[in-house]
Amino acid sequence: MLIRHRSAWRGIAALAIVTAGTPVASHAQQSKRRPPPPARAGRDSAGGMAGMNMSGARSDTGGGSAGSQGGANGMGGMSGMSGMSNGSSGTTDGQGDMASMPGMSGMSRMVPMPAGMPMMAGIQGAAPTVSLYLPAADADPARFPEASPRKVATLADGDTFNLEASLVRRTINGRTFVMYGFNGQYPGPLIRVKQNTTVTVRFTNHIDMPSSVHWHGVRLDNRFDGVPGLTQEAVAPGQTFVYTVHFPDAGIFWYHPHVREDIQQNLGLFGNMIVDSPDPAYYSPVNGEQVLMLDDLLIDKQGLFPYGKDAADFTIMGRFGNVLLINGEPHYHLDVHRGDVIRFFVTDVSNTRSWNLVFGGNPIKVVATDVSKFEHEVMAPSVTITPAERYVVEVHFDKPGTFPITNSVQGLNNFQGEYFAEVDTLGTVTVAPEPSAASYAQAFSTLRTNKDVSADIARYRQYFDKPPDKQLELTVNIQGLPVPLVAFMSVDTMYFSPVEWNDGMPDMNWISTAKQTKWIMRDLATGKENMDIDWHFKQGDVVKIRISNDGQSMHPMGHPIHFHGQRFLVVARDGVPNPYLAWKDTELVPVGQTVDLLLDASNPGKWMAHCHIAEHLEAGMHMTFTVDPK
Ligand SMILES: [Cu+2]
Repeated sequence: MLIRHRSAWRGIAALAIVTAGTPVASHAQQSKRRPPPPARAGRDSAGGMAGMNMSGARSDTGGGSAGSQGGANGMGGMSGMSGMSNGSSGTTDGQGDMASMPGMSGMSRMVPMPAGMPMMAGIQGAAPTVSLYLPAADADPARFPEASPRKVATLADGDTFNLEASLVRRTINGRTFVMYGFNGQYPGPLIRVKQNTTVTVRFTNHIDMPSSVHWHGVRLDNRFDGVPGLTQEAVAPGQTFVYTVHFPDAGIFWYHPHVREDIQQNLGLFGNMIVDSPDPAYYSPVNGEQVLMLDDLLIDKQGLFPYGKDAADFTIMGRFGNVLLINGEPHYHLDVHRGDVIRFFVTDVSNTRSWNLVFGGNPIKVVATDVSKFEHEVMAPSVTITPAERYVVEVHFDKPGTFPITNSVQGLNNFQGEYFAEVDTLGTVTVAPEPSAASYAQAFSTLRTNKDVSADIARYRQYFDKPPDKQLELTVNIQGLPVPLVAFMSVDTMYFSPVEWNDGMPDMNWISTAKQTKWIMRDLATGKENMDIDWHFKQGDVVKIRISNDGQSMHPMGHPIHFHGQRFLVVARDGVPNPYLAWKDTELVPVGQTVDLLLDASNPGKWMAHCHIAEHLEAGMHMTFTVDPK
C-alpha cells in the first residue's frame, strides 16, 4: 500500500513532499492534521529538519504557534540576524534606512505580507530597482469596456478566428481594476476544435506593449509558435499577426503571450483550447465537463500590485498572488446532481503557483495530462498541478451537500523556518439530492488502460534505459542585493520545499528583480548556459534529457520546465521508473531531484525550452534547441 501511494503521488504529480519510505495515507487528510515532513529538506540537515517543528506547525486556521524548539534549532546559525523583527505587522509605508542604500530607491508602496508574517527588519522602505508599471494606471477604469465571462468558439477546419488583446475593466471581490483580456473575455475564448484540424487566427494587439500568442503544447509549424526573437517579431501595439494553428493531438491546451508573461498573462491574457478526438469513446462517459483555469492576483489596499516595468520583479520565487481565482472569479460554483461524474479540464495559468486541488474529499480519477491520456488511469486523493501543466480528471459526486474545492498545500514561512498546512477554498460544488439523469458510476469505478496510448509509446520503450544524451542542471545566481537580504537568504536555504507552494518571503522576493537574479539552465557537457546552449537534433530522434535541480544554490526552487513544439515522456524521477506514462510538454523538476525526459524530437524548427515560472523566464531561464528536418 505504501508503495502504491508513493508511486501514485510521484507518478501523477511529481509531488515531492513524500520521501522514500514515508507512509502517505492521504494528503487531503494530512493537510488538515499536520503537514507532511519535507523531503530532502535542506542540505545535510534532512534528519534535523524532518523533526524540526512538524508537531508545532500551525493549523490551517492560522492559529497555534510555531514550534519554537524547532525554530530555535533551525535558526541556530542566524545569530548574526538577531536584528530581525518578529513582531511588526506586514504592510508598512515607512521609509526605512534601506532607502538610502545604493540601488534601493525608496517608495511608499510595500509588498503585501501575509497575516502573521513579519517584514524583515532593515528591509522596510526598500524597493525593487525598477520603475513600476500598471496598464492605464492613471485612467478612470470606466473608460474601458467591462470584460465578460469566457465564451466557447467552436472552429472547423479552415475557419478564421479573430483574437484581440485589449485593456478591459474587471471587478473582483467588489473592486474594479484595469486588466487585459482576449476578445474582452476572462479567461480568453475557449477554442474548441476537432483533432487534425487547421485554423487561422488573426491576432491583433490592442494593449500598450508588444505581444504575441504562443499555442502551448500544440505541435504546430515552428513559424507560428509565437516566440519573439526566435520565430517571429513581437507584434507591436496596433499590429496584426496571422497564425496558422494545426492541432495534431487531442486534449487540453492553452494560449498566452510570449512577451512579459509576468505582466500580460498575469493580467488576463490566457485561454484554453480543447481538441476533441474523433473517437467517441476517447474519454469515459460523464454527466458534464468543466474547464478550470487556476490563477492568482496580487492585490493590496491601493489595487493591483504594480509590476516591474524595465525588468520583472519577484524573480526569486515568482509573483504569488493573494487572491486565488478559478476562471478569473474568486468564488467558483458548480451545481450537479447526486451521482454525477464531472470531467474537469484543469490548467495552471498562474505565474508561479503550484496547486494541490481537493474536491471536498470526493473521489478523483486522473485521466489525461498535457499532450495525451495516461496509459493507465489512477485514482488520487488530490490533483497537483504546476504552472502551464494540464490535468484532465473525473470526479464522482455521490453524496448530496455542498463541497469545497480547496488548494491544500504545505506552506513555508521562510522567516520563521516553519512549515504549516495551508488550505484555501477556491470554490464550491453543490450536489443536489435528485439523482443523475444517467449514472456513470460503473465507468467511473473502472480504471482504464488506454491501449492507444500504450501503442503510441511502444516504440519508445527501447530508449527508456539508455544513458542520457543531454544533461541540464538548474540553478541560480543572485547578485547585487542588499547585504541583510543576502545574509538571510544564505541561511534561509535551510528551509525549502521541493515544491514551493507559497511565498514564504514576499518582501525579499519582491525586491529581487531580473537585474539581480539570473536563473540558469546549464548544459553539463559544455558548461554553456541558457541562450548559449545550442542543441541540434534530427527529426525523429528520441533524446533522453536528464534535468537535475541544484539543491545547493542560494535559493533553490522547483522549476516547471517546458519544451516547445514537441512532446516528451517522464521516464524516471531520481532513477525510479515512472509507472504513470503520458505525453507531456511541461514537467516540474523539484528541488534536489533529477528527472529523466524522453523527448520525441518530431517537429522541425528552432524552439525554446524554458522554466514556466514567468519571472524565472524573465530572469534568463530559457534556451533553444533545433530539430533539423529529416
Ligand atoms: Cu523556474
